[in-house]
Amino acid sequence: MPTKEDKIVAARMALMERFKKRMAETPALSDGAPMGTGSKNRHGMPQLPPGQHETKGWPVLDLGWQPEIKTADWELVVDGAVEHPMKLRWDDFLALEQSEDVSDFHCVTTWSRFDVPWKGVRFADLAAVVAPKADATHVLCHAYDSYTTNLPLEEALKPDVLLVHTADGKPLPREHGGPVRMITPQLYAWKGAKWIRRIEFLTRDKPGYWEVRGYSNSAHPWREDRYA
Ligand SMILES: Nc1nc2c(c(=O)[nH]1)N[C@H]1C(S)=C(S)[C@@H](COP(=O)(O)O)O[C@H]1N2
Ligand SMILES: [Mo]
Repeated sequence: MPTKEDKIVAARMALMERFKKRMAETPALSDGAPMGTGSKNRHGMPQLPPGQHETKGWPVLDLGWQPEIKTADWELVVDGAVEHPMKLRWDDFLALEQSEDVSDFHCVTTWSRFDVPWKGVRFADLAAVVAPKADATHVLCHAYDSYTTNLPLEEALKPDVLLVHTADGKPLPREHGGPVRMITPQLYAWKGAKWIRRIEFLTRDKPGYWEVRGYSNSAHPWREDRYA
């Protein structure tokens, strides 16, 4: 019997096959050169990355189950190729410098949500505290649902990459990855782990859950860089 997760993976793999054909049929799109955050990501225009449509709602995408982590039990481990590995509890996390931003959210399954107001900790601010070693090049983010996703440090350190605990002015709902998830506004949203529990700094790249299943390693929406 296929599990719920097997069915979700099968559906997503079918979608990947659909896009692979289209990608082979269309010429490469040039880089939209997104800069900064929020609507600046769109050059001030209500512009969607190629192949995306706007949704006013906020769909839920995950592996079919949503871990419930109370803030009292929540822990974030930051380790690997860093000078100061640490384990943060909820109060430690809230004691870090807090940032607000407004940015877009692009899911590879073709929906985009514009102008989401977020609050949380910049990945770059957390990285500064743990001090990546000189040879650190990538991170692998691990989540409480066993999901993983990888990022090169140069993407993770962009100023709009946040570990968010608040969205739309409210605590991040469990179904969207609360208490804390990562967001990667300049990449497809699968690069942002919901229910994040560990950030592992690496000295070489290591593909995550969807990346080992054929999703693009780089995941750039403006290049319609969906699948490898
Ligand atoms: N832990 C975890 N994070 C995840 C996923 C997941 O299955 N598990 N799915 C990714 C995908 S494919 C997308 S599009 C976004 C969806 O976030 P949302 O459910 O808040 O819209 O989360 C990403 N992060
Ligand atoms: Mo997604």
